Amino acid sequence: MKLYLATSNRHKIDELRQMLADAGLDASVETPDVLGGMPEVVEDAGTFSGNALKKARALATRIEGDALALADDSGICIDAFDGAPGVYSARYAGEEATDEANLAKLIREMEPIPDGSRGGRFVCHLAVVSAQGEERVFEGVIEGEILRERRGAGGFGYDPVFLPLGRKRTTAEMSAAEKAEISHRGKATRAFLAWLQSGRADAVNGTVAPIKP
Ligand code: ITT
Repeated sequence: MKLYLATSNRHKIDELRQMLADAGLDASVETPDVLGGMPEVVEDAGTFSGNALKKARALATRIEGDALALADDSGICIDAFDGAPGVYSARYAGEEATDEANLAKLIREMEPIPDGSRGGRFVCHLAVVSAQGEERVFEGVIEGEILRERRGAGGFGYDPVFLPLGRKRTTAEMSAAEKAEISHRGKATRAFLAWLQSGRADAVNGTVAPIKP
């Protein structure tokens, strides 16, 4: 089976490929390049699932047979900022902001936030759309706290300052497999795999997020 991941983020592709290989699933993860590139999508839905569905639907118009188009919309939600930057995490430091600029801004903006009030979470909504128009969204969340200084060189984005609850290492200090075991993307991907391996049964015990296009 072919899975097409509607993203321009190389790290998301690497993480998904690794997780499918670890799960022993007989599926290949293709990039949008093999379908002529990622169609232009304006991520203006205002929700993770809405944006994820927009991206997956755009790519699904180019697939056929039993292939599936997947898209992940994810971000970091900070308690002290009422959940911001959330769906705007990729644009936190401006429209074309780099990971580095976004991370630097988060560290700066959180300077005045006292220890004990620095909680937050990574959220991932993974949308799956078939060539025939079947749609599902799977959700994953990981709770943690935001450090004042960067630690680790792995992962991407906000990983160097994200310390998962009850852990001693940031997600940037973890191996890819260790991060996937507990991460928002890992949880959403495992919910997707459970759905796929159960013959696409509807109920996967609360792991299917409500679809809000
Ligand atoms: P696509 O839309 O093309 O998939 P993107 O990187 O713009 O790529 P999003 O719109 O979903 O993806 O934005 C996700 C933001 O959240 C972005 O700033 C990431 O760096 C950050 N992020 C998501 N997952 C993360 C993770 O596992 N570790 C660190 N940061 C993460």
